[in-house]
Amino acid sequence: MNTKKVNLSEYDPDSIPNGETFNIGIVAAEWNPAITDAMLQGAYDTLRRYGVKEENIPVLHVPGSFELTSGAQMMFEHYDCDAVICIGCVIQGETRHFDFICEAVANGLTNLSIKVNRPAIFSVLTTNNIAQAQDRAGGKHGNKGVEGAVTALKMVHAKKSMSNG
Ligand code: DLZ
Repeated sequence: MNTKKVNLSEYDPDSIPNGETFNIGIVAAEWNPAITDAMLQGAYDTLRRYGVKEENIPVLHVPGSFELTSGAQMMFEHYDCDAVICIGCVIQGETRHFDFICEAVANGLTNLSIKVNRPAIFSVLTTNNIAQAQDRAGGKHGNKGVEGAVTALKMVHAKKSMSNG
């Protein structure tokens, strides 16, 4: 996984668990759609590459990143997901909206994960401008959607290993 901030999609393919039996949802925000669509595609393709069945990858779109937490809660409740990857892109503007949204979604997903005892993955870009977001949505710094999928696979595997152990 990414520890040196070189490329969000750099990982050892042999270290990724097979997701054949996993049910992993994706919630994607509609703000900055060129960015979030690329991240959604990256996440979806990565889940498929590691064996997650098409029918076990429910996808939900929500209006903005602020709604990712309630969208993820719906996914856990409705689809009984093992994990939900939450995709958004918040770009710094002239007002304090950025701070409120970023803090709300980070805290919201943390609290939700604890409440449902399943991971809600924070695949949210928080950037100063669109160029930085493009770099991290399939550009020179990789794709944070791919990173989210790898994280989800590892976390679901970790939980299932403990349950069976
Ligand atoms: C309002 C708003 C603003 C200013 N910026 C973004 C953004 O950069 N990225 C994003 O995903 N959403 C943004 N939103 C919308 C909020 O997330 C939310 O949808 C609205 O405040 C309605 O609750």
